[in-house]
Amino acid sequence: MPDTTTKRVLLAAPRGYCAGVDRAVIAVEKALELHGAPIYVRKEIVHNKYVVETLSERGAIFVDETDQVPEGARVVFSAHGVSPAVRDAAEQRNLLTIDATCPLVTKVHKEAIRFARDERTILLIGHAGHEEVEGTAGEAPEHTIIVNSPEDVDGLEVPDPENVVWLSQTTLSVDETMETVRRLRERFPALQDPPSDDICYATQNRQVAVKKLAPECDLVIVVGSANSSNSVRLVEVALQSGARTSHRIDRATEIRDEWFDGVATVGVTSGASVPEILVRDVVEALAARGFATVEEVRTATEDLMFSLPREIRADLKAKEAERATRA
Ligand code: 0CN
Ligand code: SF4
Repeated sequence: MPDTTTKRVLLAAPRGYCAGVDRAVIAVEKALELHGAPIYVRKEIVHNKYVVETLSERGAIFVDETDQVPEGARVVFSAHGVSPAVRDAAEQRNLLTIDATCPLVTKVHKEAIRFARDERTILLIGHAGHEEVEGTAGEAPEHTIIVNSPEDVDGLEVPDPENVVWLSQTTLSVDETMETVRRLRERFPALQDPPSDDICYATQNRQVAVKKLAPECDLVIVVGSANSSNSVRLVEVALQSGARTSHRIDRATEIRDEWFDGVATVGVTSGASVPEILVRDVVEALAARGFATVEEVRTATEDLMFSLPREIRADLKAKEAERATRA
């Protein structure tokens, strides 16, 4: 039986916002500041309910497709990236676009373009229907086959098994992806690897941290939205790494009393699209249930930052110049 007299929280680090999410959210905020509301955003800027609600309150309008944006208006492309077809559709409507695609997603797009140019078949490991996968596959639809899971591998047919390369979505489980690659290589021994990791540093770091604390936890709470791939993966990784139970929640109010029967140690982490305030609320809610001791479990330090999208930088510069001439 766990010792429930010493209730404690293990707080994973790194957790929460990554550099790409930070940049995308600031891009929408700056666009609102510079140009006023409304600013249209194609799809959720990042997959987090709270972020989307907060930006909506400030004048962002989230749409599913660019044909819902009025002709000539300003639209931000989300952190998950877009296919060339979406860029073309926006151009057709004379939209002013701001591209908040994470540079680490753009890197995968460039790999896809290059491999398609060399006439290779790209086995894109990722979840069909996820915006990032739609965007990356859309760079080379004729050359891309989506591989959803290790179980998908047996049924794959490729035009030339000697000329295949794999790429992946940035926010997958590292272990499951390696298993998919292992099976792919079994079927296609000539399979080529991507030039560098596609699963991004933030996804990897958050999984390493949760792996470290999970074996000590009776319960791991992951803060993140249901459509956030990297957040959902953290629940799976926690369970695979020894947590007795794990739940994903959007906010502290979703915590349920029945989760705490016989629980002494609670792990807490959050996905790459989750603002820290939501984690703070969870830690407070746990303190109110007697889990007052908080220990941080840190496995890496992150200091990566991306410059803002070039359209925003240009607008900020123009504003600055305007101010200087008026002064
Ligand atoms: O939660 P996110 O917005 O997206 P996924 O984990 O669903 O891909 O996190 C930011 C990731 C990106 C791109
Ligand atoms: Fe970029 Fe990774 Fe963050 Fe996605 S999770 S926005 S790929 S840094």
